[in-house]
Amino acid sequence: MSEDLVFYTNPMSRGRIVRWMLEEVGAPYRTELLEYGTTMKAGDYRAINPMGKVPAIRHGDAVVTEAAAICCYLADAFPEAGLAPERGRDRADYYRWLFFGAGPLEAAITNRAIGVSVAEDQSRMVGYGSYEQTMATLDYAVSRHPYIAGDRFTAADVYVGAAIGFGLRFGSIERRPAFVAYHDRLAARPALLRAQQIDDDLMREMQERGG
Ligand SMILES: N[C@@H](CCC(=O)N[C@@H](CS)C(=O)NCC(=O)O)C(=O)O
Repeated sequence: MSEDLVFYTNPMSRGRIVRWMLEEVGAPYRTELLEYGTTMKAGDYRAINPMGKVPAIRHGDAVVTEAAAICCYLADAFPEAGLAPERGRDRADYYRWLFFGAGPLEAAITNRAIGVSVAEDQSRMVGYGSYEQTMATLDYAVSRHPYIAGDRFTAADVYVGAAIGFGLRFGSIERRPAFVAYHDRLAARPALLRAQQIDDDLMREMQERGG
């Protein structure tokens, strides 16, 4: 049964993570572009995501928001793409590092970028502890196997790999050798290159239209 797959995004957003995942999956999808502050906050789109944020997808009558959840959903909805370990230790690592990426890692990077720092006596209450602790744990996560959930590339690599890619590019994470080596293993994936090309082209078109 084929169900309509719609991707709501802006090429300058975390939607790039989902574009990469969609290209890995290989199923046909339609892109709905949203503009910051206008269509993203309009009633039509808030019916999809009350946060008024991108990315989101609609697959038939299922709506998924949150980039990490979308990656998981797509991996399960399109099992033929082989992007989710089925069981056992690899499945454990898959959950573990996807949630680590969407929780502690995302918060540690964002807080650091906006200048929020955690005092030593606050770190036990903060889910990511400290930026340093989070970086050391990320280093451990990407150093154990070729991919984050074992020997095979999965949706967890899309999510964590995108965070590392953005982090290295924009200086929001340290340039540790383990991060660079992991990033190099992912950087030439055809699906990633396709996704980057599509979003770069869309970004240029939107900029030309909007000035
Ligand atoms: N937790 C969300 C974050 C989504 C998010 O913050 N998206 C930003 C772009 S990267 C956005 O849509 N901002 C527009 C706004 O808040 O007005 C996810 O992981 O998908």
